Amino acid sequence: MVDYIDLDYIPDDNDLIVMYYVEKSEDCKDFQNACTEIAKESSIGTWTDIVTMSAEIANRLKPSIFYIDEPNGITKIAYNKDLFELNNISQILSAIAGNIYGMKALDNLRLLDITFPKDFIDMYKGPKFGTEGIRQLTKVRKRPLLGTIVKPKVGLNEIEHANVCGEAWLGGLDIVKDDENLTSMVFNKFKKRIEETFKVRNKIEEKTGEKKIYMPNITAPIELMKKRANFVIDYGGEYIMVDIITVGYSALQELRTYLDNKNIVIHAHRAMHAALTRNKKHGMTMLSIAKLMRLIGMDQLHTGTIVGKMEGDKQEVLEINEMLTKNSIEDNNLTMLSQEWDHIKPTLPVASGGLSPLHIPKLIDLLGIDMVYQFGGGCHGHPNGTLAGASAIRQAVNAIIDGFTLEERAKTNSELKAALKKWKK
Ligand code: RUB
Ligand code: CA
Repeated sequence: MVDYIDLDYIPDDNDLIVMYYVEKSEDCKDFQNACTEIAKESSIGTWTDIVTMSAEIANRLKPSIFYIDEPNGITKIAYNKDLFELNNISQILSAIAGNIYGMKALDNLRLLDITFPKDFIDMYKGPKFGTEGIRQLTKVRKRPLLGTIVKPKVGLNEIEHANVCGEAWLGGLDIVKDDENLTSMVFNKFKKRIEETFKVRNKIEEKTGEKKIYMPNITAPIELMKKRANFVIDYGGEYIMVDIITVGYSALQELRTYLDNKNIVIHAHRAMHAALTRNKKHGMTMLSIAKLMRLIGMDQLHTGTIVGKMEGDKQEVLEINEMLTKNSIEDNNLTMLSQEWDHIKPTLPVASGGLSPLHIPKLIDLLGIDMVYQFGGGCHGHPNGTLAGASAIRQAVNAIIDGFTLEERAKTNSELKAALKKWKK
């Protein structure tokens, strides 16, 4: 009989450590048993003892449940790295975030945090650009990067799409992105959208003298993503956007490797993450997903706004953003290992969702300026249209950076004044 509980075990940097929140079911004898079922099913065990198991395998590969906090429903399990194919995130998640969610022994299970073995960290490229590379590329230094998402999410044709982008860039935004569900539609084909939009982008760059970024959504099966990324590069694009949850981890790993020798920034949209992250008793934390995304090498990642339309509270968003941007990762709890990620560049956090220019003082106060702030409805919903909406956003940021309130600056900025009139509660 293999015993997985070893409260004297001290993990080291050969271990992959997972912290779980566990709620046992009625069927399960006790909390220790629930933790044991997790350790078994995520590694070498099954529901009954088996003749094919040997003491050698058990000693070599059985994970150690080294921390149990029953009142809070927390356990920590150290997994020998030999249980994993270290450069294969899909396999790792199939182990530590796979079958265990479906076990009848549990009512709820939430993967809270992961600490990786040292040679795992060393194996991953991390972001190619990171915050500094993005600031160099965009020539935006002392303020947040400002963007919009073309709205309606889908429905415009290629020319209309390009014109909305042009208005946003002309109004003062740095970035325009496709929405997460816009790829190549019968009414808006990917290639024609790229051609038309970069024509406009190049004109607006000339007109404004500012760097203007378009983030086309290349989400598709991997080989098509590679073709679309190349098409964007052929048209002078510097960014692509990908829906990271729906394309999947192995596609992301392949895409990051494929783009490594190309000059292209990867913007990670997290549509569908809330199916996994929202229920605080089940699934997995956005923190754990974000850790994987930084390791794989996403340059920019949506992490929440605190103040907008999507869920994600202050503590959670700040914790994720801190993890994405620090060199040394302190664990956010006891007995997880701190790790040096010094060769892994920071991922730039993105706040998006339900934001208008009126949120900017709070956003900068809470999240700072090393961010990307994106305004969809908060740009195209301006009473005087996209260009005015973009101007209002830029005016609001300039006001805060210059030390003025929005109201003060609205006295001399009509677009900001109109935005305040529409959205002030
Ligand atoms: C925002 C938008 C974003 C989501 C992303 O549009 O399209 O895709 O909000 O949410 P709008 P998250 O500004 O009109 O709300 O960043 O939380 O994944
Ligand atoms: Ca969207």
